[in-house]
Amino acid sequence: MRILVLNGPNLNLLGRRQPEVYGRETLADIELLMRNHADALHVELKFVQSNHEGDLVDAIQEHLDWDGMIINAGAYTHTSLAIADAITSVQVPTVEVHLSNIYARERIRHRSLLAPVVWGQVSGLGYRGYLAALDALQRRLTDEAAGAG
Ligand code: DHK
Repeated sequence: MRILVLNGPNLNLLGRRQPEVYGRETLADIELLMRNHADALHVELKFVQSNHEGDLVDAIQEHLDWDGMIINAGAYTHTSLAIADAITSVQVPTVEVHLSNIYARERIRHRSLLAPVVWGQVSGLGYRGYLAALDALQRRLTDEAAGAG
């Protein structure tokens, strides 16, 4: 089972970027936590971070035969029809993650262009949201493999 973990702009600055909003964990901390958990679940993870919209679209397309995707598109969540179209195009089950509760923030962050095209969304649980997304995807894929749908 192979799951791509995609992180968008400014998430490379986690740890120093508004820790009261995004938490104290760095992206490397989150990657380590996820890798430890994924090992226990027998899931292969690949991490990609980019500050550039086209790179994120490329990464989605390049992994179209992977089993699942976890994406925090950062600010592109609220603006990128290109990323939404890429997710729709590849038809890989995808969970959208936000460290902060986007619905408790500025109005412009309330709308996600990705929400209508992803399987589910986790918002506001900090780094734990990535682990929750991993659990949910692994369980869905296991259910599907068992024919439970
Ligand atoms: C991350 C960002 O970079 C913001 O632009 C989003 C999201 C929220 C997060 O909570 O992880 O608005």
